[in-house]
Amino acid sequence: MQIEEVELAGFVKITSKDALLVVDMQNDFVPGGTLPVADGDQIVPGINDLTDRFHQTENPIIFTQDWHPVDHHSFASTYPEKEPYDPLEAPGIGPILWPDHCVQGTHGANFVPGLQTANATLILRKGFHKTIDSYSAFLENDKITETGLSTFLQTLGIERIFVCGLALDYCVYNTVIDAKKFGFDVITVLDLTKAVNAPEDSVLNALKDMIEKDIVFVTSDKILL
Ligand code: VGL
Ligand code: ZN
Repeated sequence: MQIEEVELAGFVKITSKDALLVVDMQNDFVPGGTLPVADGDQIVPGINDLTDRFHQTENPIIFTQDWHPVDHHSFASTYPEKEPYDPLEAPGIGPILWPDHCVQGTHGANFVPGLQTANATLILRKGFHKTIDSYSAFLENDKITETGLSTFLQTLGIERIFVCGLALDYCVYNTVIDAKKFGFDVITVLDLTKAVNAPEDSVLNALKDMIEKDIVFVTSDKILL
């Protein structure tokens, strides 16, 4: 399955029970960064437009930041004989290892230039436990430890979340699946996300699973006030 083959919903109107989640729009994930996602920088203007719409209606807007300690166990550099993108399955880590990225307080962990974050109601950092990765904005990769986002959104009366950002096959994918698990309706904004594409079937598997779990897909031009 390719991104182009995904069935798209029609117009969607933003209601008072909606939140927008912008995932990991950080320097290391765009061209020039250490874990670059092809065209990751191209979605910035569209994300700014979309946050403007959610800001106008005073809906919650949450930005996440991947936020790792220097010696994070998802980094290939932590292991003597591993290279970035080598497979490794360990509790809370994998299925592959990464180049060092989004180290706390570094340029690579900062939001990408031009991304309008002034409208954020919450900036949520994840992946700060040394031995557990956190692709999802809701649950760390042990699938037990919560980030607190579900409770935050429930407290605000949110029932549906729109998700965009990086990367489609990792953090966006895991975020939408967990959002659904926590009982939210989920809409993925397909033109405002890009994929890592490693290993080679990562996008295919992510899209298949998302479709199976009733995730809705739209393009940002169809999201109306
Ligand atoms: C991500 C790999 C490692 C992501 C984060 O934001 O999708 N991918 N850490
Ligand atoms: Zn990471």
